[in-house]
Amino acid sequence: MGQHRIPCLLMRGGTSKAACFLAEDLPQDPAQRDTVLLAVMGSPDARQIDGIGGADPLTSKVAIIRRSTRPDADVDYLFAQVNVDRAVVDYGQNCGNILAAVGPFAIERGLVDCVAPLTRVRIFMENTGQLAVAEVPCGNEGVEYAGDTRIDGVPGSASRIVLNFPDVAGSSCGALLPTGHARDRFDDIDVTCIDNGMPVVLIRANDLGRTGYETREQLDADVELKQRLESIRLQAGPRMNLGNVTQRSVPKMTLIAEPRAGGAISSRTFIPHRCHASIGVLGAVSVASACLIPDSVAQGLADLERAPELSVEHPGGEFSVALRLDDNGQLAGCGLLRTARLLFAGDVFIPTQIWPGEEQ
Ligand code: NQM
Repeated sequence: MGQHRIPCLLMRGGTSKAACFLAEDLPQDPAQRDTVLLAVMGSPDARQIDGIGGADPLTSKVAIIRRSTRPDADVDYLFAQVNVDRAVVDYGQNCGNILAAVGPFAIERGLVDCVAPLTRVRIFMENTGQLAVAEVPCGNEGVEYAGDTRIDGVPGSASRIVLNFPDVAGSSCGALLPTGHARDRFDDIDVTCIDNGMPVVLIRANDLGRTGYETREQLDADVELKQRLESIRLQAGPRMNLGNVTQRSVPKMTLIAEPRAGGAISSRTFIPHRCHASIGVLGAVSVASACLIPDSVAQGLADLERAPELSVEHPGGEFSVALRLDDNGQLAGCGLLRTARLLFAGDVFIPTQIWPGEEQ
């Protein structure tokens, strides 16, 4: 029939959605795997009409999961950001939202035994070489998806998945402050370059003549702002040890402003070219962390009354991050709450001319 079928679970993780695969069900050759993932999502095409992507970076995501051979992990998770309108698959970033779906996937696929009422899944995040521990609510029948936890950006409620990160500083850039400074200046604008799980460049919205409270749609239509952000991003990337970032989805660009809904800081994040409907998980951890760093551009704007628990306001509400500090007041891991849900289990089809499957 000219089509090859690949077993796939479609899952919501936090405020994102991904096609989740067992590594063994995809091509082992990385270039061929990318071709397959592009076909799965229907990229490159602004509408992703010939694939299962949702025509938005937040729904054009893939998780590739395998049983781990590491003594400190149960599963390995490789995240792939499939570009919507370019034939590019980016492994240069992690995704904390989709991470919330990895524990449930591992239990659904029998990689980890289900333990009621809570299964702990230790996850090695291959993109950044770091560990996370997920606590997944379970019953005797398997993962318990129903619950009363609400997260902004997702309608309704579901069971709570706790994600703990022992240490995500310098995940992609090698250091929490990869330029060696709490503040840098590009195009005459002060910025803070930080990587506590996600490389992010923070900029005071006011410095770019914006309020920082604009809607996602207003910001996505703001061509002049986007050009200025991209100019800063292309200069910050190499200084953050990320090399030439022209084709990369990091660093993310976050406009910050004073909180106005009882949180610690207000944010608008570009990932990196479209404005996020809320904020990424590890992106929020990096933004919250910057609030605690002396001389960062967040200082003076951030309300630190409840630190080290910080609520990051975003276009769809807020995201609470519980940072942990060691005895010297230095960042030492963090924890947060997400929800996830299995949406669809079945096979995704791609043309055999793209990949006929591996010889058995
Ligand atoms: O920062 C979007 C998302 C993300 C990433 C992005 C994420 C994270 O919301 O950990 O979750 O920043 O591209 O899924």
